[in-house]
Amino acid sequence: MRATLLLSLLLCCSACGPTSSGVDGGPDAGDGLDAGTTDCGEPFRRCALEFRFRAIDETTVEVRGSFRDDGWTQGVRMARDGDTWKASVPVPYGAAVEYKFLVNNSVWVTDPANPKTRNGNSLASAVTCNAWTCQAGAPSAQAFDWRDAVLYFVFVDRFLDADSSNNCTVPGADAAGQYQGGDWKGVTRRIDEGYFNALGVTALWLTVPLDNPAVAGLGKDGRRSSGYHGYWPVDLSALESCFGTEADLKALVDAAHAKGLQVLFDFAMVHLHSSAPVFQEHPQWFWPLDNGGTSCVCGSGCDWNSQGERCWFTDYLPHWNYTVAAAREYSVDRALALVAKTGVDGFRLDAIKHVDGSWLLSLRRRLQDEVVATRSPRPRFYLLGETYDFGSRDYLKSFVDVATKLDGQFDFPLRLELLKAVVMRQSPMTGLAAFVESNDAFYGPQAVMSTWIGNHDLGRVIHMAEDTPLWADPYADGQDRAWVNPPALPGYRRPFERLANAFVFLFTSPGAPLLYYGDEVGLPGAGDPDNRRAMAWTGLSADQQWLKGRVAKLGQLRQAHPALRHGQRATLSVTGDTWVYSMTKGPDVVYVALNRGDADATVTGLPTGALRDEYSDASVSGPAVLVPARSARILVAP
Ligand SMILES: [Ca+2]
Ligand SMILES: [Ca+2]
Repeated sequence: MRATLLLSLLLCCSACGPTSSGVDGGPDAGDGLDAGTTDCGEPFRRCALEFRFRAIDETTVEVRGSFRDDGWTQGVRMARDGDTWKASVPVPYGAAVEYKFLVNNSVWVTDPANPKTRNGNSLASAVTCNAWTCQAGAPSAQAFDWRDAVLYFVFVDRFLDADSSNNCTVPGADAAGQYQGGDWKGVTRRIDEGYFNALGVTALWLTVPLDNPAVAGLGKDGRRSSGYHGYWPVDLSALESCFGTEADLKALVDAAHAKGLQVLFDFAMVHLHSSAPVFQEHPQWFWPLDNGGTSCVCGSGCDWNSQGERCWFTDYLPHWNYTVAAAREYSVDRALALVAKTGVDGFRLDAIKHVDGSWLLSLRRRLQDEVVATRSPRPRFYLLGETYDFGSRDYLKSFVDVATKLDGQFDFPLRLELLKAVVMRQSPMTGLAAFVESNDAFYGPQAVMSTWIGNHDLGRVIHMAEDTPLWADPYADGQDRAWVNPPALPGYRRPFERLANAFVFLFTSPGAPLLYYGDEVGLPGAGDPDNRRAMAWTGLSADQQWLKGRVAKLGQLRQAHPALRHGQRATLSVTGDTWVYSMTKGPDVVYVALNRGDADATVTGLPTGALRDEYSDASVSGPAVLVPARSARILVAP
């Protein structure tokens, strides 16, 4: 039994050579490493790490692991040197690596010389090095690091009306589905005023800027809406005049950049509106609605999942067929043109699972060639996917590959666990801690997932934080009250405290935390469209003002501590109601103590001695610390 062999792992890092020396390309020589370039951001760097395995009579030994996207299926062959098998492997900079040895191409063994394990694999601690290799095409070290992103989703039509001359009214639309006047000038005004900077926001996600038709569409709920949300584009070369002019949009992007903010546009590439001239001119670029006598509408005639790449969302939204090369090229051309004329920094890709995979591959390839290669410093053009799936992390991950597909997705499975544990108090914090332990590194060291608690498809999260959640089902979308009996703002502090605790988790965890506009003040509302009420700028309750102050504080702390943005997490103690973890990056160590319970709790596991609570400006003493009901402490050694 080979597992009895003596194995050892050698971490080499003080001697990590810059590049070629000791890095055995072996079967991974084609992994895109560019040994001639060392100018790249941290997630794109590789350090040489030597793995060792004591030899007896093996024929072959490979090391396999999480050091590369395909590292579990394509191993690195080790070379025998006397009584030791050795392989020097380029591993991600600053990220722990799970690995195993594969002996004689048949027997998997962990490393008994290394007691650290995770998910049943041996775990090599994170290494850094002074000289590294870079992945080809990687962003410059000076480019914005998307791990530092705090996203704010601006629902343009509902945010701020700064120019009544562009306001639109679509005949026949119900009031809640009507354009309400918000525009790009309104967003620019808040940018210039520093609203986003004050919250610690570093990137804006804007609703789809493309022209939508001035007609009402009938929803599955029997209500008629305008295209105020932007998801029914009619002309991919034109911008939505109800939000302003091209100059207004360019001014918004420029104003954002001047304030250190990145900008993402929502991009709708699943369908066009049926009134689009391109649909009339090129019907063969779209999947047919006719499905052998029935209409292929998703969920009615066709299946959302098995036919999701061809079914129409409604009978007026023709679904692109990107297996037709001319259709794909037309769409990608216009996405690139939108980038060129606005200077935008990334796209949020709506319902990405509903388009043929060739579209995304084409978009990424052309962004690298035509945008990334021409900008200086060389940026990371961030592609954030929306795949509405709370269950399958493997499925979400299948779209994430920074070289060819997405940089990240919205972390739906994490949102479910956070909602159940911290907001709704349905499941214990031990469950959240266990989920997160396997989630922090799940999507790979280069992925930047967007972590979130609220969005525009679900009922406002403040209602899930009420003493009795407005919806008992954590999967509820709030549609039962979307148009009637709209919920009111809670008139007591506790829901705001619970929502603040959810933000504590998001702002002290890896990923790009998302603020859905209005959630920073606990804006009320049921499902779509009641979750898209006009932003509240005045008349905030004391509870709303308190919550906004908490979010701003969290934004400051996230900016101040690299450990909170890209540190390694370790659980120090966890109970049904409380969770204490540390976040560590180099010398920066931050301790987070969360109490989601409705009673004060004394948490354990913190360092002994004086600690400073930077979240509430208090001094406490470890290792046991009182955390009041529905609150948190964010602690550092003084
Ligand atoms: Ca307006
Ligand atoms: Ca329009």
